[in-house]
Amino acid sequence: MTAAEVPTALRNAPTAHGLRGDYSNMASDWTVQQPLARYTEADHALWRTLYQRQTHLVRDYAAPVFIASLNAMECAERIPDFEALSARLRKATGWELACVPGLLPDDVFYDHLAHRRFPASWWIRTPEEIDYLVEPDVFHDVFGHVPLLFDPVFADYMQEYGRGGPKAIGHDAVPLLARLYWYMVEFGLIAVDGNIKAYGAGMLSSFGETKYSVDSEIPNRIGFDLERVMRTRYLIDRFQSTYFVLDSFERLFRDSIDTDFGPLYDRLKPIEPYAPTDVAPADRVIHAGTHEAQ
Ligand code: HBI
Ligand code: FE
Repeated sequence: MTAAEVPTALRNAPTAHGLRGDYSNMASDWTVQQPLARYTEADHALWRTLYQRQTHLVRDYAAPVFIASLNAMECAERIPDFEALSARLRKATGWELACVPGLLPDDVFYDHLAHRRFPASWWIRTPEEIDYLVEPDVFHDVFGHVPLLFDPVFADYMQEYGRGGPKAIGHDAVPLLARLYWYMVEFGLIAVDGNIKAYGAGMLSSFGETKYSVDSEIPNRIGFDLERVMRTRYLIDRFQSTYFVLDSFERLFRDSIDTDFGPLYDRLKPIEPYAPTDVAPADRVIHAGTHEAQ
């Protein structure tokens, strides 16, 4: 992958980061066969450790749909076979996993989403990276992202997100669309019966950020507003300073369908973005963060 192809999310990464996956034997759509035989017992043991740690947290902090879908995936014991998991997922929402070596160029990533294929890295992190790694591994992608693809409305949203990729590329506005993914797919919160719950893959696959995102005093929690999210910068190497809270997945889907993104990109691009810690005058502030050093 050339430097220009490094995905947006990594372009401003703090480290001069070469990608770690094996991109040497991909199909034309950047997919590879899942090398099931390459997983060692240590890999499966690491998966179990990650799974057990997170499910202990997820029980109290995750949206019910995440918990129910994760249970239905029955993947607690070993790194799942993507084909078998895709067979279940297809029955639920028509989505499937696309096995990939790691981060993909934005246009390739969007195209898979637009066709209800979720790109999932097949390799697992090292034990030293148990609490944090820069690129998505199989635990982040499968444990973090796949459960919500069982929810029909969120599944529809994810396809719409992918379909919107080419227009963002055409308007040279991928960083704005990437913010929507970052805040609402990776780090989204949702109000469930008056309680705030986490549903984002980034926090639910992170030992430290699951609890922090829901009940720490430090970050802001602000009612979701599409334009506000697209105007808010993010940093990829630390917990979020602001989380946006949905009332429903329908709101995220509807706003995406009802928005003409072309004019929105043109209007937002020249405007100074909000810093991750900012609270804006029009914000529906659920919690104003203390932003004390972590
Ligand atoms: N590739 N495999 C993979 N997974 C991602 O989450 C991903 C990606 N490429 C680009 C990307 N995310 C972000 O830049 C999106 O906002 C496009
Ligand atoms: Fe992710």
